[in-house]
Amino acid sequence: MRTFHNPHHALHQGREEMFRGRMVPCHEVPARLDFVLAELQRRPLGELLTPAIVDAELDMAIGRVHDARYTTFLAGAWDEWVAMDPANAQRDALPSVWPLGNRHAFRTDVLPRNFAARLGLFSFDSGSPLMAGTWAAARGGAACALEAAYDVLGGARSAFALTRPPGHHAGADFFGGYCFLNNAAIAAQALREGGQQRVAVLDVDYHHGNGTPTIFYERADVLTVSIHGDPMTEYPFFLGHADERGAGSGEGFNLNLPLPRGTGFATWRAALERALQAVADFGAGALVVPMGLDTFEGDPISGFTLRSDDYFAVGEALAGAGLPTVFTFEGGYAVDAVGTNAVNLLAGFERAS
Ligand code: SP5
Ligand code: ZN
Repeated sequence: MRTFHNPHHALHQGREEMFRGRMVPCHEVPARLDFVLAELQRRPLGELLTPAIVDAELDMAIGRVHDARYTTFLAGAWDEWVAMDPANAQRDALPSVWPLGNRHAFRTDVLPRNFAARLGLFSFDSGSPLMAGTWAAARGGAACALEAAYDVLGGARSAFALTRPPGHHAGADFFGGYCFLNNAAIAAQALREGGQQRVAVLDVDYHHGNGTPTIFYERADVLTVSIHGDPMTEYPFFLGHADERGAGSGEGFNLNLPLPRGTGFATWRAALERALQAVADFGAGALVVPMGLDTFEGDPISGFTLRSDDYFAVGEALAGAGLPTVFTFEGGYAVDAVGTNAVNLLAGFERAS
């Protein structure tokens, strides 16, 4: 399979995130992608390409998933941040105030003039710093996802969007969880536009990728399935329960498979079988896999115990769906193992394809 990698990814390089009242070094670092690239050079899966998509086409594809109010904000956020105080150029922008949702407590229809207010309006956590290169890096990642979708629409069995920053926590109008543009959703939507009638997204990241089901929650043409740490104890806490099944015409087209912290591969694997059965029952013509490797036993912020060799079997099982498949790169914070684990999964997929 071809890999599309984002040459601008390192422009996004956060310094610190908030954790228990302190600032700690960011987990989501450029070295993650470099380790995957290095492993792909040791064990090539196919061509390594950088996206060649033109700006106008990329903007259109992003606009089919994200609100203009949000992307306009993101595109100008850094300049606004620095305009407030030239010293801000040395600091990342981090949100610190948020409107509560769904409680008739705050207005979210009115766009405040204050920058901090808008930064909060369009985000949901204090772990996702925004800096000078965030927008360029996020767009570069989205371009990879779009190219990967085009590759599959052109007949490729699979394609890998080696995206950074990750995407699955980003919603139509919010960032968080280190994610700004939802690469997997952009790929899924591009597959729809390209003629696939039913597209499934099967998210295997440790965290519930809250952005993706939120984007497709009321749609019957995109099935969203996720295996993740139980939100009762695991980030992002406020979504990802088993009783969330979709709404309106999307009712029945979301499946959450939460598992307790500490879950090992045998149980995780059984959940994957359930997920794949749902994809088969849906009659998907194409599959998008937000590929997080933070289910790994050595992950510093997660709680499952998959081992490096297990990822071969994950890839093989995914190939068993028999569908054209786009992989997007999501979490995985055991930096020196993330390349091995990612390429194990993809190699397992190829071997079984
Ligand atoms: C894409 C993705 O995997 N995003 C995950 C975002 C998680 N952010 C919250 C991190 C909480 C850090 N907890 C640190 C525990 C250290 N023992
Ligand atoms: Zn994750």
